[in-house]
Amino acid sequence: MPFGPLGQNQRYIIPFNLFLTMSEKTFKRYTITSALPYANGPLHIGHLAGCYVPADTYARYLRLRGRDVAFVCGSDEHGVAITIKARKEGISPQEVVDRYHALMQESFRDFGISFDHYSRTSAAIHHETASDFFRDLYEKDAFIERSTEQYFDPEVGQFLADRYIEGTCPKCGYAHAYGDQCEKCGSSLSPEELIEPKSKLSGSTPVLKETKHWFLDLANYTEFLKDYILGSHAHDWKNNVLGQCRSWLEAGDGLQARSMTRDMDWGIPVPVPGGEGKVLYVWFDAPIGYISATKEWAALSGKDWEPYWKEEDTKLVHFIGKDNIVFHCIIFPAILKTHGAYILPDNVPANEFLNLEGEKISTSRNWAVWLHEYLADFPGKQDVLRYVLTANAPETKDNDFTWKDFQTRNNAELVAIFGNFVNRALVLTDKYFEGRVPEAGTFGPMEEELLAQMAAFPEKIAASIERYRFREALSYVMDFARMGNKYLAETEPWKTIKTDQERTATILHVALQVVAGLSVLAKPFLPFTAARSRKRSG
Ligand code: B3M
Ligand code: ZN
Repeated sequence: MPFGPLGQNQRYIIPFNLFLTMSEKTFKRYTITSALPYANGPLHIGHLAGCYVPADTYARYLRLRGRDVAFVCGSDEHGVAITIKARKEGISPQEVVDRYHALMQESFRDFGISFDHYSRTSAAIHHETASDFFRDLYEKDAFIERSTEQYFDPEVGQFLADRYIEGTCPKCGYAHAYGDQCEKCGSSLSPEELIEPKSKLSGSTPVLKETKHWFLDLANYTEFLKDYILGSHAHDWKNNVLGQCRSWLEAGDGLQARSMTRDMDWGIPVPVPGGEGKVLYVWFDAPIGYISATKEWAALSGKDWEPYWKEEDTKLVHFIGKDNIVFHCIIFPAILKTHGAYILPDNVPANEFLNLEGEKISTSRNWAVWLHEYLADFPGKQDVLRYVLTANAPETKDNDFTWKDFQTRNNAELVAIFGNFVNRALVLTDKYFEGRVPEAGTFGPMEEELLAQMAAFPEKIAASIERYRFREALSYVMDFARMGNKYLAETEPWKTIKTDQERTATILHVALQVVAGLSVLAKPFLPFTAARSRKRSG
């Protein structure tokens, strides 16, 4: 029983929870968030690779180290993404979000994404929290009220926010750029920049019509943001994140004022005079959803949410995909700063994109590996996908998921290295010692060397995880398993058993110590495998 208590007079040569032997760092608690997925479709592997698997690995690692963690997320249920989907299917936005909220929550649970709480932005507590925020900023005079001309669909009688409008990207020429962003080149756009704009509602050419909105004048925050990002965090934020921030902060024409409200009827009503018929911009309310989710979690678990958002000894980390960088690194910090009572994100480890067989994953073109379909095809194989998505994570550049690579990594790495070692140690113990951990005799040089090597791993793995280098951390876990394989290959217990029972006992004892260590080190990455191994020990 390698994972249960060792037998009488036995102890773990190295402490069972390797991570707990390391010195503690300075933060008292951790607030970890993953981007709130839009509740307008099922989840796919790109979502998992982008921000759910890394955040989960990080949260599980911190918990193993005994840290105080609030890992929160929820469905993003507002914005044009939802209303367009509802129109397409001829159902109400509420029906859309109810359906996908349930489906996404189930997928997260199935893949072991260990949120402490998964909320949704249609929750009353979120409406209240986001409205309070808006009112607070309004009272602090943070908004400029401005009437501007915006595109309006005369046929349908509706203003065309963000994705309701499509046209040619002025930067790259892509024909289907949205009013807020070009998905091809990643540029952030405003609707007036689009060439030959068309309404997504009726296909007609929109006209300009005057309307009033509340703008956050980001230019006012330039110095604060430069200081916060390029001053304080230039050394610990990822290069891809810093690069994007720099291009925003150092752009020739500076940061532009951004409207924090929209002419729509789906969303959180604008809670100030003159706001009738308008709602908060989805990117104003969504990040506040992290706070609402923490409040909901705290209420359910009898905790106080405030230290998780307001105390300087809390580390706030947002896991996101690269298309969300500006909102988390520029706009949300500006909102938090203006409010004043909140801490700022300590890090925003954004991943790049994962492609599928050389092509961009696309929900509308149905080019994706959907999580619920994966599970139907590979029941019980969640860890294989988690493994592949971490080993091949798009941490520094876009990466490609291919089924060939999936197979190779499963067969040549997970099975041949990890599984093979654990299996051999357990099977030989079953065979020679009736499944009980044998007592060790005298250690020879090979044991001494192995134990010395083992001791260095937790520190190395932890250092990589704390720098958000999950691929690297996972490669060390695999090295640990390799080390075990090498030990068995060199000591050959299947040979020694013929002549030397005591030596064989020592070898298997030590091998099982490695298995136990491996089960702890792998736990943040392969939670199902770790849990299964533990069961087996029972
Ligand atoms: N729902 C965008 C996205 O899924 C958005 C993230 C919100 S995080 C506060 O890409
Ligand atoms: Zn473009």
